[in-house]
Amino acid sequence: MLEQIDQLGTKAKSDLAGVSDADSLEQFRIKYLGTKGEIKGLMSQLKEVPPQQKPQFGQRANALRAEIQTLYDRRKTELGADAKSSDGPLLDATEPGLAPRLGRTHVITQTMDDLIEVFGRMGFEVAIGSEVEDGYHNFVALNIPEDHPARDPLDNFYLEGSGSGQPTQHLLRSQTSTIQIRVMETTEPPIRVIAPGRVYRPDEHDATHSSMFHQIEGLYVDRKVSMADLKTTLIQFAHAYFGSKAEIRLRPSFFPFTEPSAELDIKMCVKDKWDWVELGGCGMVDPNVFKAVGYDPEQWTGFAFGLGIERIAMRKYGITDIRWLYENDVRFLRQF
Ligand code: FA5
Repeated sequence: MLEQIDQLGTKAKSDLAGVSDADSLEQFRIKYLGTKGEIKGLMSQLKEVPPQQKPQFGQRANALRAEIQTLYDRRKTELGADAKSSDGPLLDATEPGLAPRLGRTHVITQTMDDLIEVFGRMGFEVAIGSEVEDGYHNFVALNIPEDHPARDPLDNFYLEGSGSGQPTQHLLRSQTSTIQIRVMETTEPPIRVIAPGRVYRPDEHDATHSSMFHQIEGLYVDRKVSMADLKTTLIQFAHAYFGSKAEIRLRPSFFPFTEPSAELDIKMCVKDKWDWVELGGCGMVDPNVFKAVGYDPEQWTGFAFGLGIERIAMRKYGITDIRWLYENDVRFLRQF
């Protein structure tokens, strides 16, 4: 009886080797693996098997069924998977192919590129600086006094081991204003630069705040630069980037490195309500900053601004939660 199982296995394997299309594969399945097939039929013979051989017979019959099922599945895949019939071609070579999806530039990078272009048309060149800065360039040269809250360890990502609050202490820069200093230290005026880049602050994450975000700094130094030049530049930027109907306003504010200082707001729609949203800060470069870089404040004047790039992108594209910009969900990213 056991030999009968082996013979059936040999015959099934030889039949399967001769299967060359979906039709003959289906016939094979019915003949051996179907409910009335020969391998299933082995079990009906169990009652005729002598009692001492029954366990062995059952085990071998089951093993054969599993083996033939595996060989059948493999052949099915080789022949073109789930094709039930060989009527017509298994592959339609005339079907249009599926175009692979191309990656694209992240919306923050696109925004930075667009801003570089807009300010480039106004004569601003691009400057870049290091994301790891020292306390001197992040605070001291920017006229931020030692006891100013902006230098607090709780408000900054200081790197370990370089002496808390000291000018030599390194930190992840908290603002792109550091690049103003770096540029002025190495360049004679007149200067007209923008500096886009990442900045870091341990802010609580919410719909408009992140602990890593991007800013774009602007610096213009020349003789007789005025607040009117600053406002004109910002209005031109808003109209060129957001369209001629964009509305901005300057609100008096305070930054240690500019005097006078202002916040730049733009009108935007948040949750179906139009309101003013802060894009950044700006002002006339403080004489102490000029002194720190060796410029004569009697000769040189200038304005500076620092805008949040995420806030600009959110305003431009109607994005209501800053966190979506970092989640890397392609369903979101594909929209830009
Ligand atoms: C500054 O960082 C100043 N350096 C700007 C400046 C430059 C003023 C030059 C004067 C002259 P402020 O901390 O307000 O300012 O940040 C500027 C902008 O960055 C904010 O208006 C906002 O648009 C953006 N911003 C600030 N914190 C966050 C945050 N946690 N997440 C996302 N955007 C932020």
